[in-house]
Amino acid sequence: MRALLLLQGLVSILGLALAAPAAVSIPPGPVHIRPLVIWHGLGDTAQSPGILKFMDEIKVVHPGIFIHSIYLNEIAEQDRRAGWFGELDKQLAYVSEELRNVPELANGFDGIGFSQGGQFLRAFVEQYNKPAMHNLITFGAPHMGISDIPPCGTFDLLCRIAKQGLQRGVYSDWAQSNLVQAQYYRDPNRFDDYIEHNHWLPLINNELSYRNRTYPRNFSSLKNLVLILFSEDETLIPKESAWFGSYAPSDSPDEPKVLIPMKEQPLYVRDWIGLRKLDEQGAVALVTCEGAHMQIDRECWEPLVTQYTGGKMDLPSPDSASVLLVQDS
Ligand SMILES: *[C@@H]1O[C@H](CO)[C@@H](O)[C@H](O)[C@H]1NC(C)=O
Ligand SMILES: CC(=O)N[C@H]1CO[C@H](CO)[C@@H](O)[C@@H]1O
Repeated sequence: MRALLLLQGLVSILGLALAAPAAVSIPPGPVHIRPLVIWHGLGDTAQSPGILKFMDEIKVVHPGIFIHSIYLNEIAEQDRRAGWFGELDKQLAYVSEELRNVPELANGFDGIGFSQGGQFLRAFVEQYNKPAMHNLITFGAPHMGISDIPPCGTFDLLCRIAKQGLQRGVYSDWAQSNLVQAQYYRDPNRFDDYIEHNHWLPLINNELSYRNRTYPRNFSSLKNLVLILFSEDETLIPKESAWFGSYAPSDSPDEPKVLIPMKEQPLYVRDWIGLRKLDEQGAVALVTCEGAHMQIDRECWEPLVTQYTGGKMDLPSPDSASVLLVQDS
């Protein structure tokens, strides 16, 4: 035991030495540093210039870190399309298989989800969590869904097709099986329809009368949950969805909307997904970043990436720890 403590001390000193321009050279290390998984946002792809740049910047903060960027299709255009079209249950099953097959992730990882990638990573934790996630950071993720559809760019054809489909009937069986945004569309003026016909979000948020007990168990096994809200977000409606806020159900669309903050949500109060448990353990951080949706400035991401990713890995067993010690000394 004493030897193990000593060993942990040594490893952490060596870990520190990695960050500073030190005299000792240490093998860089997937072995030492917890890997990271990123799920990109809507309209983006796994290997887009923006995602690759972000990955490079994280590697500057945490030299030697292994990063996997989630894709739903290895062909970029198909990957982008999958952000708009598809069935979320199937996409999640695909991704869980993908993550299981990355050997570097076998001992666990941290997750960063951008926009809708954020609540998809949360769903992964609730439903699969194999390999297990340690810390989860979500940037502007609609955890309580969206209650309106943001405007599309003039030339964004995929967006316009999806939007037409949504306007035709967001809770139709077709939309619920084919349009990604429909599956987390939470209309406060049609709350019964949402509960009855939405295929995905009511389950993930355990809002139905049958509640899956695996979800809170898995979700509350996270070490840290970091929820980032963008101060000027106009894409996410309401922007507080990033902090598990939502508009109160209402029969009349003309009434002023009332926002229910996280701690007043039934989901939180009755702890349907383990969020309250996490919060009471001090594991939930509500963070605001200045700017529009997904305007991720360095002042916003760098402290979070520094604090919540790239941590020292829990070593699988004392045996492999002693191997490490021999290598390092
Ligand atoms: C509850 O969730 C787990 C994990 O996703 C799943 O395996 C199980 O089938 C679910 N239970 C029911 C009754 O749907
Ligand atoms: C960490 C954790 O609790 N993981 C569990 C998540 O749920 C699955 C069942 O779907 C378990 O097998 C995991 O052990």
